[in-house]
Amino acid sequence: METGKSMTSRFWRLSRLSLVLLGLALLCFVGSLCGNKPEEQFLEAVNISNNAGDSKNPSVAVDSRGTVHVVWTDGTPGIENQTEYAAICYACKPRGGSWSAPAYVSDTLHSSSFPQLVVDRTDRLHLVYQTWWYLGSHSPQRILYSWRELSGDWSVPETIVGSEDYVTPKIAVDSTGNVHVAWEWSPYSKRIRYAVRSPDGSWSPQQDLPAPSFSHPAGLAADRLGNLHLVCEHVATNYDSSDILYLMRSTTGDWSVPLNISNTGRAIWPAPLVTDRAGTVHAIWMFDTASAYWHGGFHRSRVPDGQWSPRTLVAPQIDHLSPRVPLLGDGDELIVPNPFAGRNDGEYEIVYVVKPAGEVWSDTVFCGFVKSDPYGFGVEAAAYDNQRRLYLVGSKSPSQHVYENEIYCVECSAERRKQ
Ligand SMILES: [Ca+2]
Repeated sequence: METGKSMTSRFWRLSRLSLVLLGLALLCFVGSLCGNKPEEQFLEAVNISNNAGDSKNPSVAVDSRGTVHVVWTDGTPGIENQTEYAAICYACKPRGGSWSAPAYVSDTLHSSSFPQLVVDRTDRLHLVYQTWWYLGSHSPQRILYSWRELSGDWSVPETIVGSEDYVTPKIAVDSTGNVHVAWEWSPYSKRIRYAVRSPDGSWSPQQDLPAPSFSHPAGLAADRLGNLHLVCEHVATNYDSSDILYLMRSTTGDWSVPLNISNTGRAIWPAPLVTDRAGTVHAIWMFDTASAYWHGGFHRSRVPDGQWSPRTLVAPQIDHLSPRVPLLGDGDELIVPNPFAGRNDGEYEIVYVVKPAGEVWSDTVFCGFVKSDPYGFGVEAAAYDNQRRLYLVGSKSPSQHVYENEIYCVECSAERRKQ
């Protein structure tokens, strides 16, 4: 028979056990409310260049099979004592696989830079970049174009002669296989030139576009109707103002007069253009307000009949948004990914905002955290596959005291939602 003292002792032992069990249950409950454990929300920034020289200017495309293709300017062509030389590197990653080792797709004798890569509806890759041939006092930049079937080799590059200054070519492919290229012309007046390559391989004559001097082409996109759209940044000759200009090339080959779609004198950094299945064109740019520390993104869209939407802030609830790489989702929604600095230890939060067709911008959608290594992470190029996965590519130094950049890719699902 238990004494009163032992019964009291047993009662307290049972109570303590109950409290422990209750505590554990509470922890599980709170854990389930929080969703994934914090460590599961970390996204890996994969270093896909991983070599000694400076790796920068990435461009990314994803094909219908989910293979991700990245090109960039790489400062390690193996030419000793010629550090100013660069070459174009390429790496790819099949769906569910790992990244290939970087391979040179330009020659390493001439300095090549500013690659742009697109994939067409038949999964053919199209690559354009600039190459500098030293010819003494007259040394023009050349624009090199080559293409590749998924299972084949790159074609022998075809050449367009540019001017002496940087030409930074932009490329777009339309649904019938025409390859459109626009680039800067002349180191002094910054006119824009254009040529188109027919599917039979013939190039049109070069054409000066009606954009004014000091216009820098930023985005070129074809729509399903066969029209071509160009956006450029125009800087006034006194550098006091900057605006975003838009031009369209109709199916008959005629270019429209430039339309100033920002019209504030303070618009900068237009993002690549996005066209949706209905033929709507989305333009996004950055706007420098009176504060030197705050940049907002602005959006306008143009429907096929030529009407432009009013200008709206991209995700007005977000400070410090840098909408550099808009993407089109599978429901014609516009997706704008963005990294945010600032959790603990410099970790970066990868988020995106969505603008469904005809609707307003969504709240921020959370993808995960990138740890502080690499030192910071900026999205310079992005792609979106047919399984709702985002591929965000940027160049960053691997640590705070290293000055050569590497190319990083962060991959995340667009299905995740902030808890
Ligand atoms: Ca490198």
